Amino acid sequence: MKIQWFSAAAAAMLLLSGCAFPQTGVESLLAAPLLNEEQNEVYAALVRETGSSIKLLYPQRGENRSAFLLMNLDEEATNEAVAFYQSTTANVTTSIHMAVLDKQEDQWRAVHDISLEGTQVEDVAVMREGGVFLLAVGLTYASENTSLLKVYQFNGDIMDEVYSEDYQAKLICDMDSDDQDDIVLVRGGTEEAAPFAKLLAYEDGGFAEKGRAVTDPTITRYSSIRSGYLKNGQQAVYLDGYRGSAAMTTEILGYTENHGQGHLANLTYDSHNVQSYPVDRPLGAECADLNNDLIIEVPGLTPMPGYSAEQAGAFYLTTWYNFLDGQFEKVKSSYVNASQGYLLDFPERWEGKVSVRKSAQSNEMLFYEYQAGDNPVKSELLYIRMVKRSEWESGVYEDYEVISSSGGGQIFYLAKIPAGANTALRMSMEEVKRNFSRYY
Ligand SMILES: [Ca+2]
Ligand SMILES: [Ca+2]
Ligand SMILES: [Ca+2]
Repeated sequence: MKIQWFSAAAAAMLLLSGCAFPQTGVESLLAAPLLNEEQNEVYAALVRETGSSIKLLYPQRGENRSAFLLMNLDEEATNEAVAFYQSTTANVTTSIHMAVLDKQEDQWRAVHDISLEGTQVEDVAVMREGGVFLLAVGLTYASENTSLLKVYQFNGDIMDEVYSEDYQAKLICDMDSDDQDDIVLVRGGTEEAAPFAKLLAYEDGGFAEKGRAVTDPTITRYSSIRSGYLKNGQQAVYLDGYRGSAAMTTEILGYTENHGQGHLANLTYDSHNVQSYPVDRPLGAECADLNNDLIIEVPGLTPMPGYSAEQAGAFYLTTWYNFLDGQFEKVKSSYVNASQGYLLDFPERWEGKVSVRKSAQSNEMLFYEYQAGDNPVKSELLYIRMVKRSEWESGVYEDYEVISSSGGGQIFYLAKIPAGANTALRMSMEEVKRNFSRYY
């Protein structure tokens, strides 16, 4: 199961719709009239030309999640459309098809159609290699940990396969800053070989390896891979991975160039000197760039006072780190409310002293000075509550103040500082507003 912090939008949907779960599964989107006019034309053409009942497949991750990718893939100036679908006529599971449609004499026509391996389309990315556009398709297999990358070039008639390789994690980005997209692939280990990551760059119509680094063999699965920078400006790849089913960590790969020779290195894992890090953590947190400076913040989790890691439903303090020179340097600590989509940065005077629990009210958290014993709430310091706009407007929250909003102004975040809050720890409302941020 993929554990991910809910987006604020999903949280807002939850609150507004009253659904137990946000709608998942992209088929549900097609049921709604979400295709625009051009997409509808492409869809009609696809149905006409395949002559069968089809089910569109939507990429499950990445930037391109719509049913059709409309863009110019070749030297001819107008757009092509790329669609993924499965036939639904047979009673058996049919393979994934990728169709390319082109608009000819004002009519969309399927010009190319191939079947692909895998059971789902993970993602689709357009790679820019100078004047050449490539299509990178990630394919997953049901109940398998390994995925398959296929890279195609459309030559005007057919999709030429340019590259194909298995991966556990992949990233398409420009690692060597030459304005051409590269591929970082993480390969799982085998009985003969340790797992590794490699960098592939486009050269002479194909992909060539430009660097390779070992990866942590205790990682069983990767949950995210993203590019960013270290504090010294070095480009890096951040890998969030699971160690079995109860632990996560983040590996960082750095890229350097020496006399034109690229070099990929694992900055956090060395098989001869395995270290533990403050970002070795229980499940539930992934890297993020909290301040949009492209330097990625890596989370570590420690139980809030009064909770233990063995306890189900324990609340954690998230400490965010930047990595540099072999060290994770603390940036700040926050309480992260994933379901309600916000962060509250803890001032240093709160760390180790303040804990959090649900209040008796729905969607409300109480921050309190902790004491050991049967009654852990020594002093109530702060309430934060998420409400619908209409609830706020009804006037029942007069003793609260609005500190933020989301969902196009339909969701309000409210705060209340109890009169008896311990003055040594008390945050002012101004400080609360400053320390509160929406979590996307
Ligand atoms: Ca074209
Ligand atoms: Ca490049
Ligand atoms: Ca950052």
